Amino acid sequence: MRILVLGGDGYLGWPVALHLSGRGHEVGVVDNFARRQYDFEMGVDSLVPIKHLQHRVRVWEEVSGLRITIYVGDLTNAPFVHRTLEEFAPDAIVHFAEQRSAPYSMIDQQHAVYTQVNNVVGTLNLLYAIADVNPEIHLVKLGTMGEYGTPNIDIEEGFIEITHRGRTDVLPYPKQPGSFYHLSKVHDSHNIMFACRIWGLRSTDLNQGIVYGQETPETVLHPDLATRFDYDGVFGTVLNRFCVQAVAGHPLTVYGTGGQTRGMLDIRDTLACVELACLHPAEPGEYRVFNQFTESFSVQQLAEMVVDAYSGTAEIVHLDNPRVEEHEHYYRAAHTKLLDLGLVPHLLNSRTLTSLLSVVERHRDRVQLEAIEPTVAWRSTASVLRTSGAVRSESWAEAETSDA
Ligand code: NAD
Ligand code: USQ
Repeated sequence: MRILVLGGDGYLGWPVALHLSGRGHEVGVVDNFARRQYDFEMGVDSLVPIKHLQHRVRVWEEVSGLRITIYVGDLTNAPFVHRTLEEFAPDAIVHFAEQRSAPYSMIDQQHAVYTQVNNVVGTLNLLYAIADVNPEIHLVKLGTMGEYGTPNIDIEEGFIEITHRGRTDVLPYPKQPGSFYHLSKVHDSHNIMFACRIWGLRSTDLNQGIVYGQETPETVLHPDLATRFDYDGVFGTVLNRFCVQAVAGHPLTVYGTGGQTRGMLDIRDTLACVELACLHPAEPGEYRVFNQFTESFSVQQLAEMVVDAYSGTAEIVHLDNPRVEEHEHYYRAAHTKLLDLGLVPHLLNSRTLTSLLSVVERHRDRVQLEAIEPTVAWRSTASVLRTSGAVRSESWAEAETSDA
């Protein structure tokens, strides 16, 4: 298949592009390097050094003999999106290209507006371009399990049958997202479902859980093929952060009681799920949702697993939760559709954790301890970032003054 990977310079987009290329698909990648810019903005860096996209693509060609086409541009630029689809003529588009950090979206008004404009407008431009260029293109869109929130009933895969006053219908599952970022994914889902209905587009919304891990069969072929690995208080996700904290001798930062439960998956399963979705496209006019995670754990459980797997001494600290979220709640979410398509999950165990910890050990001298603390508070309309070397922009300074 011809598959265009949007966000192909990111943590997941890059290894997915390599995987699809290695599996014999014609791959193109699109990115505007916004993710690298957030690092500059906050004075942090990926724990594992990453090369420029152009260099990584050259090394992949040397290692595998396979070509990947690069399109540098921004999805919020409608003519660029249109042109890219016409030129690459994909059968499927895998859309990772969004601002994906909940804390980043909650820094202040500027970052909330940026997140929603970037994500919602980018996806809307894409929907128009698909409808105009070729409505047969299958859109595989990365959503998030966080769209559902933590309701006190079982979570279904996208839709729920409801009987109300004697009448029954299958309706979109209620959404209770926990940040302006997660809300942007809900807005995307609505727009995509509507576009499928009115223009007959075909789309799969992959409501993915939290991904952990850094190495994939393709990225380990050469050090310059590595994907990024974030651990800072804004972009680091929980299990990746806990591994870095253990190795750096920093207490593992459990927010609140740690009873928050989330769906998780190994980065290698992200690759498999995306390929399965591409190989089994939605029907014309169909909008479907797959819950893309393999296991669920509470944050406290994750911290304890890391403490057990780490060969040195690691301790857990309970911080006041900077977020607004339930700590003790019911959580049971369906996730059978990808298994039905043939997914064979890599489950979290001490071997996986040991190998993740060894990636961190190799780069421990790059850990910036001051970047670990959470600095974004949900209850404040203007958080003050304290990461090293961060230069606050005019609007942050203004927001701070008005908050004071
Ligand atoms: P990432 O930030 O590392 O990668 C996203 C890439 O998209 C970046 O390279 C960025 O530069 C690019 N991008 C952003 N806006 C763009 C725009 N307007 N035009 C062109 N390129 C743009 O994020 P990731 O961790 O790889 O996540 C990828 C996707 O998967 C996101 O949509 C995210 O919401 C979703 N997701 C991630 C996780 C996770 O644990 N990492 C879990 C669930 C869902
Ligand atoms: N948490 C801690 N300590 C930490 C970091 C996080 O206790 O040091 C807690 C958070 O409070 C939260 C949970 O761990 O309850 C998960 O936080 P996270 O930062 O790992 O994940 P989240 O903000 O939900 O976002 C990540 C990705 C996002 C994706 C989402 C999937 O950044 O792109 O959409 O995971 S999901 O959680 O299913 O919505």
